[in-house]
Order: sequence, then C-alpha cells, then structure tokens
Amino acid sequence: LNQKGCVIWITGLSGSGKSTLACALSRALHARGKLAYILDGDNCRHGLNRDLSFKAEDRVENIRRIGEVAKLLADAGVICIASLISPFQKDRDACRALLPDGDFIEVYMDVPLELCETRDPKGLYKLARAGKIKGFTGVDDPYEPPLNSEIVLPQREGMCDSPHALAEIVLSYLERKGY
Ligand code: GGZ
Repeated sequence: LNQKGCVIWITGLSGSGKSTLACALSRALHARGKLAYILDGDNCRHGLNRDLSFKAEDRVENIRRIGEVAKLLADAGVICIASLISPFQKDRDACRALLPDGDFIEVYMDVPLELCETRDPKGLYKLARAGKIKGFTGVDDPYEPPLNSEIVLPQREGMCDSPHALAEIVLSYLERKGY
C-alpha cells in the first residue's frame, strides 16, 4: 500500500453536511487511487455502537470507540474519514491524542444552527422543537465549537460551497501535508 494513513475527523451539528462531505471526499480519494474508509456516527450506531444512546456518557463512548477504530485504520495505512457530531472538545482531543502529531486532521463544519435547522434533511430539528426528540444537539443539548481545527469550512445562508468544492479544500490540505 503506497500511502500513509491518517484520520480526517469531521465535526459539526446535525445537518451541517458532515456525511455529504465524507462521501465526496472518499470518492475523490478513491479516484486518486487512495484507500479511504468512512466511519459515520449515524451508521456506526446501527452496528458497532448500537448499544449507545444520545445521553452525554453514551456520546462520550461513541466518540471514544470511533476514535479507537479510526486509529487502527490509520495504523493500517487507510485514510479514515470519521464523521460524527462529536460535540465535546475534550473527547475530540482524546481521539487526537491517540495519533502521531499531524495524523489527526480535524475539519469543522462551521454552519450556524439556523441554517442546519432550515435544511433539516431528516426532519429531526422539527421533532426536537416539538419536544418529540429530547436532548437534540443544538436544540437542548450542547455543541462545543472546536478551538484547534486544522480546517474550518464556514457556510452561511446563501454562501454554501458544493460538497465537491469542500472536498477539494480538504484534498489540497492533504496534498500539501504529503498524504
Ligand atoms: C443529535 C441525533 C439525535 C440527538 C438522533 N442529537 O443528522 P443525522 O441525524 O443523520 O446525524 C445525527 C446522528 C448523530 O449521531 P452521532 O453519532 O454523530 O452523534 S454524537 O457524535 O454526538 O454521538 C442525527 C441523529 O444521529 N440523531 N438523535 N439527540 N443527533
């Protein structure tokens, strides 16, 4: 395998475009002959993490497990793309600490709650506002914006880049860093 592994950790609110970016990035990497693999929070909750809820201690465990698996994949030489809300700075930093310096690349989807809520692709914000989902991130559960992301991808109303354009930003960072 002619590549160096790393973890691209995509954090942000529900509806901020994490999974969409992960897919676009994974395709672009495959097109360049790189081995990439997505660990998506929502997907892992159907298997690896199906015993976990959305209460704080279970989110901590969700982040920890995905961080550990991401590290294993990176050790194996894979470009691992982890996309999960990962609302807590402390837990993101613990995942960062599992990897050698530079191999953990945090990407912050900097999208205002109002914009995520306008998109509401699965109608979850609507349910949360109606009190039908309790403890929804951004509504009645916290999200700590990252302080030390390698890449910040801001999106504002009327000012959103395509997933392809966002993936290009991450790709050029990876190229610059020799991945
Ligand atoms: C946040 C929730 C919740 C609550 C269900 N809070 O946008 P989605 O739908 O497709 O992705 C979200 C996903 C969040 O799972 P993560 O594993 O990424 O979260 S964390 O890192 O905080 O553990 C959302 C859906 O699950 N979802 N209930 N209460 N998001």
